[in-house]
Amino acid sequence: VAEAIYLAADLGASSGRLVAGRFDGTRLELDEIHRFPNGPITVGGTMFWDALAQWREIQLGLRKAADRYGSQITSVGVDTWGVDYALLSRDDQLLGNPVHHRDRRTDGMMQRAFDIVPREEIFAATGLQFLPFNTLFQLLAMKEANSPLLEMADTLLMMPDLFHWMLCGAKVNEFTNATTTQFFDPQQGGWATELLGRFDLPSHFLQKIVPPGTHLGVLRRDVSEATGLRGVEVVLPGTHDTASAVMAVPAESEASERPEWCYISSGTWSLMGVELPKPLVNEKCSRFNFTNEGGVGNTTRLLKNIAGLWLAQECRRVWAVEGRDYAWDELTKLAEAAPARAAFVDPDAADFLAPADMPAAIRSYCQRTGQTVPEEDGAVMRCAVESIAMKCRYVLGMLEELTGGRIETIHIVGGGTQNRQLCQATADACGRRVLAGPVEATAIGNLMTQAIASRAVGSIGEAREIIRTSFPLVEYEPRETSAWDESFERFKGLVEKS
Ligand code: LFR
Repeated sequence: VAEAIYLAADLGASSGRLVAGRFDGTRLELDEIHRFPNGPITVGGTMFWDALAQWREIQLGLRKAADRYGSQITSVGVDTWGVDYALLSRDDQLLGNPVHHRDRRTDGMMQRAFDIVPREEIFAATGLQFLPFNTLFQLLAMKEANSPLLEMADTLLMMPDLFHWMLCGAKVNEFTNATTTQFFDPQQGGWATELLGRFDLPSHFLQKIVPPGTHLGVLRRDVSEATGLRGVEVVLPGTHDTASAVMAVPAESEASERPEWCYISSGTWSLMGVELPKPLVNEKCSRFNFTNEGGVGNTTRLLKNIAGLWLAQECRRVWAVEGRDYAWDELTKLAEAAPARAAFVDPDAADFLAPADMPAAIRSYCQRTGQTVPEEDGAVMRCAVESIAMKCRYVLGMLEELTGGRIETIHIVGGGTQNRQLCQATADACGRRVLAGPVEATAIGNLMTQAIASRAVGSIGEAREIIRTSFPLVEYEPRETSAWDESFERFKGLVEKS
């Protein structure tokens, strides 16, 4: 069989990459063609995304791909984080720069929203967890600020939709990312326009919601000329990065109401959950603040956001500024040398959302809660990693209560699988077998969805089998479970207090 090439543009909060997937009919191989830094840029106190710079990097990646693979390339698809969007005017001009979800404009907006529509009603209409940066609260912030841009807006595109429009001119809202807005109705499978109306927010600018796998069209002529790519189709992946990552979980069984496995998509966030055939919107789910986001293949990702390696990344950044520029391996070694389970934090406590000095925030949390204060860098790192693992155990308990059965296996996918200490601690804390890999789950999910759309692969089940044989998985068995059980009681106390 001739090799087929698919291209995935995968943008994360801190870096983006253009990855080629070479598929020979049985195995998928990745070739990272281009990588670029990404991040917020602040002007006058507002945190923006530099969408045009991102677009330039995507095109640069495409040009390199054209040089390397030329006419072998079948299609291209883009995925990014969720919730953020761009607005276009009626003459298709980008209205300002997309605002970053960590911008402070949403401070207090969730409460403001609950004053207009009670929390329970929003949850019943959307099934989504409450995070301060959900698109609904971002739009409400614009409205409260009397934004003229909101008045002018004729089209709302989520970030990946924006790039697809730039690539081929099609204006659509892809399903999985649409479900992160908190104005998507999972029961009806469409926009929750009535809910938007109650906030006096517009819905005329919302586009048609289309599923992953949709062929959007060919590249615009100018893009073709700029990149040297010809006859390449734009095909939608699950454009929400987490949806693509979950699609690439190398599980052997399909979505089920009684799942025996769960996943953790591990990176800046740890997104922990199960794959269900349909949404689960009930009182318990609302109380636990779980979310029903859309998955590839019309599944539901019932999951919860856990502040993941963000804590470790921020420690590392602060230490580098202080002149101790550690490599990740070095940090793991230091952490392994520190005492086990000496102190814990709740990674999701407000303290850790965006502190200027993460190590200081961790120490002061430990002090305030009467624990041994981690002094050395290694001790701080150990505390962060073990706390993330403990929070996963806490969330595992909720997942089992929600689905009514025991979860036997935890799949960890994404960049976090490179942190062996975190994987082992997760197995230990949860008392479950952990299967770690693949690292590049998001790009793989993106590529495999394109392969299914081109009929080179028959189904998600088949795609997962290909992923299992194409990429190495590392297995971790739980150790020292009784010591972790004891520490968990301490951890629970902390979480339930904060
Ligand atoms: C992960 C992610 C999460 C979402 C957060 C903000 O990259 O997409 O799923 O909650 O970023 O969009």
